[in-house]
Amino acid sequence: MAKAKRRSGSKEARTGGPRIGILMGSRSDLEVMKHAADTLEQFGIESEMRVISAHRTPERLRAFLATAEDRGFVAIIAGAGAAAHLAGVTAAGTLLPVLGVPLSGTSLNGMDALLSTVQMPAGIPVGTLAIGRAGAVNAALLIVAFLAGGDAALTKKLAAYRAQRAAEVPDGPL
Ligand code: AIR
Repeated sequence: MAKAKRRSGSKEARTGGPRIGILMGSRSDLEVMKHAADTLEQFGIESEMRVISAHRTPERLRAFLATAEDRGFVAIIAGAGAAAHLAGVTAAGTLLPVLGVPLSGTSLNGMDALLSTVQMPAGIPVGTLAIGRAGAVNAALLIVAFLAGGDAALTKKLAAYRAQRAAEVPDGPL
């Protein structure tokens, strides 16, 4: 499958194609959130990862969102733990679709982040995925599915990805 560009900064020029922003509340979230970038990369979809906290760096979030559409972003994945308001505040600041990934790490094992992310009031949606790695991977796959509509090549890649996952499940008596 095609290799996609993955960016860690915000100053590089765009090379074309849809681009996904992957925001995380802390550098400590990278280990999990990089699975979203890895998954997008498998489909040749470019992403840019940024550490942006709704609480600690709200100005950075505002600045990122101010130019996101002009820079070619078509969706944003936001992962955060604890009182995880990143996805909600991101959704409030852009018309781009936002997928939220709750992360564990506190004594509440991600339940705090799950509820903070999923319980959005009507009108400002966040599509919330599972806690942790599964959520990061599935956020990327959901975006692939949306982008695959009308894109035969991407649909084929998605089908191949599913078939590969199925082939990895051991069959027969244990
Ligand atoms: N966080 C950072 N700013 C606001 C929130 N909710 C989250 C991060 C991370 C957790 O707090 O997303 O999951 C702990 O961050 P740290 O930097 O203390 O490791």
